Amino acid sequence: MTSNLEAQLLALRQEGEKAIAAAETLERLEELRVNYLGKKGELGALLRSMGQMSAEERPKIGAIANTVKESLQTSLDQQRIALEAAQIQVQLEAETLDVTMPGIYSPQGRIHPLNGIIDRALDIFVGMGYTVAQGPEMETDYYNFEALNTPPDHPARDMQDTFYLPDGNLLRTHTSSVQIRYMEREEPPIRVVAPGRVYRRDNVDATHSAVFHQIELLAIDEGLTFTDLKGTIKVFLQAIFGDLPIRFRASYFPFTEPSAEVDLQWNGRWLEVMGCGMVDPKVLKSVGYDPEVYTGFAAGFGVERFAMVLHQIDDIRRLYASDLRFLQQF
Ligand code: 2NM
Repeated sequence: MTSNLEAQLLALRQEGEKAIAAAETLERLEELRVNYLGKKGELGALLRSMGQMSAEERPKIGAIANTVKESLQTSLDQQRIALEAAQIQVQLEAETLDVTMPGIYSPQGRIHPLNGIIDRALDIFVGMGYTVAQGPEMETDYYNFEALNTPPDHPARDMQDTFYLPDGNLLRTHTSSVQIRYMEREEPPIRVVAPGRVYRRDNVDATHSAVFHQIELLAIDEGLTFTDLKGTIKVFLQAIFGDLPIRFRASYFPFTEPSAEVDLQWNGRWLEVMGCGMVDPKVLKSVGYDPEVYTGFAAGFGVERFAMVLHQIDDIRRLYASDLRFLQQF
């Protein structure tokens, strides 16, 4: 009886270890564990028959049964580790990353030189407390000329200089029209900067384009003077061009009085870079502001001209040609 049970236990171990070593999947291994060591497994079945043994045989067989159990458990553990390692190896081989494969070409975009100037200028004015405003490119005669104190016989109003539309409207010749609209819907104090596309009926050449870009700024408050205008323009031009000499030269615009051109000394030459002036009282009246209470200054410049001076561009048309050999330089 004893030797029979002992032999059965040893046979179970041999059979079990053979089966475990032959298991090819983790699922199969789990099956074997349940089959041999599980609650209703074969080892359990053998041990249940120990009940009929004598008190001296029982510990001996119990010890053998424990050895068999431990031995099978060790084999199961080892095989599980081996199968898991093999599974990881298969996965690693399937997911190999070939670092010698060619990369995916991803072209690098750039900021157009005109947008570069616009971004920088707006940043500077926003830093001084200005709000950015936009408005329509198709305008009425009122917002483009009349509200800006530009008389009907002024040359800017001529068919030769302005694009008129069949319905009597026009393409704005400056972004001052945006300032008028802004003043109509806001109350002083005003600090506003208006970037945008403008249209003039010019013959296209190296320095003229029928469509170009302007940035105009406007400040309205109690007690603003020409010194505020000069200081603002000085700070702005310094931020863009560096600390170069500037000068203010008397000029004329219908919407400002006094008016001035601003020149910048660049590579030893005086270059005209901006127009400016104190907002004419008639313009303030046209938007319902009392010129006895409020004064203001305004200035404007052409974005293309700034880009051409800063980047030494010889022909305005290069800015619109979309030639990558040109654009990739910026
Ligand atoms: C310039 C030069 C001088 C200007 C005037 C106004 C407004 F709406 F307040 F009347 N906005 N911008 C102005 C004045 C623009 O550009 C060369």
